Amino acid sequence: MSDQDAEIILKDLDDNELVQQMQDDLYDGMIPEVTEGTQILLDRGWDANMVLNDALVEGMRFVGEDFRDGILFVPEVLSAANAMKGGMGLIRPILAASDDQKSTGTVVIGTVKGDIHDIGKNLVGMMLEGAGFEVFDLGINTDWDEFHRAIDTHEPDIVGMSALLTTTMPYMAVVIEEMEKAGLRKDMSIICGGAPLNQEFADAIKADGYGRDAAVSAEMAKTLLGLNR
Ligand code: B1M
Repeated sequence: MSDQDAEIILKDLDDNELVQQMQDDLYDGMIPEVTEGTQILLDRGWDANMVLNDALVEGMRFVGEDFRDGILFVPEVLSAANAMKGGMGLIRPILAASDDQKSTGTVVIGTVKGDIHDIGKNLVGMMLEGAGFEVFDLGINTDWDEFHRAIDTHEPDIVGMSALLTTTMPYMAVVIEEMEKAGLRKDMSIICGGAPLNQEFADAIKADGYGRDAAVSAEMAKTLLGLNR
């Protein structure tokens, strides 16, 4: 067996090497390895937030950058996001049980009425989760009533809408108008995205942000909450 083929025993690595290896494994979409690495760090007494931020979120940041720069494509990003979710599956219950844990913020997100495209919206949701947001995903074909119910239930900081069809984009304006009528608009930010949208459209419907891609959207969401300087 050559050195290159040598199997890396995660538990034999020191903390720094392990974090580095986990970020590489996350980039490569290796779900069992990322999950195992997460468990090892937790077993070594690492704080769950540190594991999340230093290993998983930081690893996902590299993925997001390479996706934005055209080095990675949708299948690889989905694999990486699933690997991150493997680790997050171990961390989520610990964070949920801790009193002082505050998420970065809360987002309600959905693909708007009439539209069943969800790959981009799912990526945005995963990137938001990677950035520490609690994400409530309403799925596809989401009408105002569903958004309204979710807003009442979750009181999000941000409402996110996705559309891939020129025929469904205008429904975003309907949701924003209904939010205004219901007196909800001033309490939360609205972000929108999808291949046919642009900044001009987002401005026209009075959204607070337009997300060109998933990585940009997660950063934008943090900026809207004043978390980026
Ligand atoms: Co459809 N489709 N499709 N389709 N489809 C498009 C959108 C289309 C451009 C293809 C084409 O004709 N060239 C065209 C729309 C034309 C138009 O409106 N002008 C089209 C059409 C016409 C249709 C149907 C009407 C076809 C038919 O039945 N005759 C039909 C519509 C059904 C419906 O929705 N009612 C339909 C169906 C489908 C499939 C079901 C087969 C499938 C969807 C599967 C799924 O999503 N689960 C599908 C697909 C895959 C596509 C294309 C090929 C790819 C879309 C995609 O997933 N891209 C698409 C062509 C294209 O866009 N090149 C096409 C990858 C994804 C990562 O990118 O979604 O842009 P995207 O998301 C990005 C950003 O936009 C942004 O971040 C994401 C990640 O970087 N983003 C956000 C997205 N949402 C965001 C939200 C945010 C922020 C950023 O904040 C909340």
